[in-house]
Amino acid sequence: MLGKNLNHSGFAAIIGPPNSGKSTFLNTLLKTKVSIVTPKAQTTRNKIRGVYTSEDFQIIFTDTPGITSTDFGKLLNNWMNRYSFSAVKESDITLFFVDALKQHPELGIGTEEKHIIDNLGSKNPAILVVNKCDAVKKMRTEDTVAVYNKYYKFSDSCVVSALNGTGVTELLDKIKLHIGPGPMLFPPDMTSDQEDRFLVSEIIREKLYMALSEELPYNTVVTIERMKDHSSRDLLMIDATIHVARKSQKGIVIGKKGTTLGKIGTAARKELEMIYGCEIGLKLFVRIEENWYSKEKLLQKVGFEKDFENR
Ligand SMILES: Nc1nc2c(ncn2[C@@H]2O[C@H](COP(=O)(O)OP(=O)(O)OP(=O)(O)O)[C@@H](O)[C@H]2O)c(=O)[nH]1
Ligand SMILES: [Mg+2]
Repeated sequence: MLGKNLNHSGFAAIIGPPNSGKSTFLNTLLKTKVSIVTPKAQTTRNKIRGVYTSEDFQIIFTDTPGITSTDFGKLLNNWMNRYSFSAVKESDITLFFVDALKQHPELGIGTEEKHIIDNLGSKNPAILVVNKCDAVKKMRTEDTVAVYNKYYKFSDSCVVSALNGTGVTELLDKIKLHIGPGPMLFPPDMTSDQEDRFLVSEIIREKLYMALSEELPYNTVVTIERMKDHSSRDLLMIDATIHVARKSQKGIVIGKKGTTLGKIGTAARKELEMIYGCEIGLKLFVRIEENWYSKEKLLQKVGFEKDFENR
């Protein structure tokens, strides 16, 4: 029952550099896909909420865009960094993710990681999470924990593999120690507060990232024009637009004889059919929206909200 007094409830921000496995962790913990994952850095672009509920706990996680100190000169990247830091301020606890594969403890902490820690701006507890332990030797994760603990006063630390689930229960137990008393804020069967349209646009963007090489995915954004049930069949009709930043990019997204766009559409449709359990009729359009990622009005038009006024 909503509002029922649980023992504990609270908010946890998941932050860290790009590609450290933040979204993978949230999906593994919730046993469902709430946040898209790709091997490319800077996949997550918004604050994505995922809700974990057990007998006496509810923790509302916020997955965030990977923070980087690089100035890409795009307003979108600036907004992404600000989303991430604002999530820290809005939460009771921070999970600071580092990628074990990228750590060289003998050289100290990484540049990007140092940038994030130095700008945390919160006195709330932070747990160091060394992820991808499945891919490195145990000694490297232990040395990484030691190096980070020397640099910052973390409340706790945990070594995990978001991919295979190692250490995830232990991390959850450690988070619980820092979550205070509070009521249930979301129904127990709810894992996300995302709207359908957002989830669908993200699934399409994930397939775009997988199909396009190098920089091109970063120049695209997806909006949903229509989502409508067919009047007589078990069919969900979706029209989506892929916005590109320049004329030359349109042809690349479409590909020779439409092959690339076809591949993206098929992959997205298959996954959406699994999610919705019905046939999906997906139509994809490609549209040029010059430098959409550097213009505030266009960012808002394609679905980004300026919700970090507190920073
Ligand atoms: N070997 C290994 N790979 C992992 C693990 N967790 C994530 N990955 C991989 O790392 C890549 C990035 O994962 P994401 O979950 O998208 O990382 P992220 O931190 O959300 O990245 P951004 O959204 O770009 O900030 C993907 O290819 C994942 O499969 C892990 O525990 N072990
Ligand atoms: Mg992510």
